[in-house]
Amino acid sequence: MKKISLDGTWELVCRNKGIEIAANVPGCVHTDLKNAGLINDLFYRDNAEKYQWIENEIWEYSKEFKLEDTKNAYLVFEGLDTYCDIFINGNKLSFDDMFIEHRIKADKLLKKGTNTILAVFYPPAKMVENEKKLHGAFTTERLHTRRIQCTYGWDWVQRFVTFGISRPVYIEYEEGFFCSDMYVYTAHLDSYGAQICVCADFCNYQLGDEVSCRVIAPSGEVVHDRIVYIDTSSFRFDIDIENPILWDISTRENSLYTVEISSRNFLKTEKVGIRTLRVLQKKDKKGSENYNLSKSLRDTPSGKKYDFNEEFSSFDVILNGRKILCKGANWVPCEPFVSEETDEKITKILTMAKAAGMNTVRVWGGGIFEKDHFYNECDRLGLLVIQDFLMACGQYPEDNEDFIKKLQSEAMYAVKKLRNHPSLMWWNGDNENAIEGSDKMPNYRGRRASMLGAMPYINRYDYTRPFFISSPYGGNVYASKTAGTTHHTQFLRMLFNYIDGDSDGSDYLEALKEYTARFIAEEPCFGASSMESMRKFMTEDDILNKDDMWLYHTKGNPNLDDELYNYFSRFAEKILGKFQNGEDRHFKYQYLQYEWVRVSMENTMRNRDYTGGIIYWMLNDCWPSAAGWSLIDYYLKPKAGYYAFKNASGDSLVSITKEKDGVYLYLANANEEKIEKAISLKYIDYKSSELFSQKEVTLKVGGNTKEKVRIEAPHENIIIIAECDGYRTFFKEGNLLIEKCTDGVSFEVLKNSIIS
Ligand code: BMA
Repeated sequence: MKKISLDGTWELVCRNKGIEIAANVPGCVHTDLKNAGLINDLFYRDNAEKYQWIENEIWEYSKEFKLEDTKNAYLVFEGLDTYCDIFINGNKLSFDDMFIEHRIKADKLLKKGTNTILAVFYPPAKMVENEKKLHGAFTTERLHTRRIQCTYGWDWVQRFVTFGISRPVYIEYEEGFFCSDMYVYTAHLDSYGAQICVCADFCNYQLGDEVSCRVIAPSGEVVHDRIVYIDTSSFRFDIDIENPILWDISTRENSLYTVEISSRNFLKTEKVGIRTLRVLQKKDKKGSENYNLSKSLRDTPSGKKYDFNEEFSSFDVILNGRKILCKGANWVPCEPFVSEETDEKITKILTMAKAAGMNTVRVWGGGIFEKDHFYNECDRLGLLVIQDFLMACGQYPEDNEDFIKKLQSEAMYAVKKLRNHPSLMWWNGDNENAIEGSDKMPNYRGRRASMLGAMPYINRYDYTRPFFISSPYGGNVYASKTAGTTHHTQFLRMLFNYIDGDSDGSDYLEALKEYTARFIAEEPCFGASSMESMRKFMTEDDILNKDDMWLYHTKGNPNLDDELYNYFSRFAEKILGKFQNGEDRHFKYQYLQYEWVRVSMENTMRNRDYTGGIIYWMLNDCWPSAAGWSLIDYYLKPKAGYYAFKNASGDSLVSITKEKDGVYLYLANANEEKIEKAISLKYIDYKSSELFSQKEVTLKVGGNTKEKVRIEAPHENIIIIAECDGYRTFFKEGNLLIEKCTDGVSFEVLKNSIIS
């Protein structure tokens, strides 16, 4: 179909402020003001405070352009942020949903010759100031508005409520008979090959025509070619593929097939992958190891608060008939201004995630449906995607029919946009709106929004893919750990109780063991960005001698009794020792995340039979964070936790842990094939670095399980270093207290693990 882009230079006016500047579309007010030199670097120190006035004004974008033809013309805005009146040659249409494409039949609104489009954007907070007060995390006016939630302010990004034409805008001509949409999925995979189903929809089908359907293999070979006369609104092609190249998470060459549907008048193509995927939730047998672990987890502080399961079940992903361990992190928008997200930045972050051994990313519900490039890259790299519908941490107005209708139009848009991506693993109705819910309850917060807003569209337009009403989801209640998915971020208050409790930190390994679950959809991991990155938005004095800019660029949660930064500062000193100076403080803020990820990855692998996945909170930053959850900072520098993940993400992992009856060496296996590995064990005096003793232990482990053997407990001042397949772990009694072992092997182990 013919397209005329309207991207590029528009005019931006704020009458109340007497501003009239050239603007970029796609773009937004903040970046246009910055490009015009009217505001400074929004990210430096606390500059952002000076620009909060922007969100309270009315902003007008306008453009004049010429057209030769208006027949069958549609005006398409792929993103409007958010409350706006669009005047097309003076004809007004209003919109209020940032998450979907707005397609306007414009043949009667546009004209041959000169046309004018004026887009007037209104302050979101003002638009909802008379709405009923709702409850939610961080801020609440956001709950009425269908725009990106996190940039109202979150515990990892500053408040930047902006306006604008956030995605491409163009005129498209729908002429003649054409294919408007196709849904492609793997219907069967067996010893005879694969069968894919291609469901195609057609417009102006009464015109009728011969339609060709071709399938091109990754090699370029045409493996299917069929011509059918079609004059109906839809047609279904069931296509057999011999010796299919399966889409998988293992590193491999291109495994994408191209489906082409065409006739004389059009060509529609989709890149698809041949794969099967399901989530296996199998009940624990009474008396089994998993059943007993579930009972013990139910009795932990976080279990006592949230876990009332009488039955326990697994949560395992079966991809192409093989059980896999999902390992990865949560994706949040990589820019606070959606239009600034570049393909290059998305590719860089996802490539770094894959390079660290990740195989799963979750697109969190407080962000956006990412641009196509994001999902295409996940298809290409072999990264599974968990996609939330776009609500997070709040009581949304789900009794309001207009709100439900908005959710439904978003669901229709997102499902058709994403369903052909082989990387898309499952859908979640929202993020954390149903923590206290359970399937047994006739109602709970978020139930109606998810079951009316999203579920019908999944059942109708993407019926081959799992859908979970919320994340976390499963069990009684949904926040429980012994069934379904779990967010350990929900249990941070228990961790804070430990941090500020009586323990001297020597039992932190034991304390972190509580955070085990069937599928950890959010595992917090808090740490500082690199000095190189921090110098871009803080002064040396800020970084080494003060806290105020650390606090400002860490953010927090007003519902907590203290700032996140303060809690984790105390956590770092508790287990790594008092800060000696600013450099030491910064190093220990970094190392805290390394140790957290190391311990949780090793714990997850030791529980390979129990845990089906660990997805860290979070992969990337939305703005320059000083300390924070991300594993990759805003400037794309890996943080300490990234290295810990990368070191521990192999298919097998050695670790050492203390249990009731002694110290055990574990070898865990996250693959189907059994393994046999030799493990080097060294007992070293961590003060003198003197080698006290060493030996080699060989362990055999079956598929997707672990084996353990009891080893000699370390004496005073002794640290055990275990090494296998290049992964080195360590164990000592008590906490690390780095300054006490700064000249020992363990310090080098710690330091190298961060810098390498
Ligand atoms: C969970 C996430 C986010 C939040 C994180 C850390 O609630 O869904 O909302 O940023 O914990 O607090």
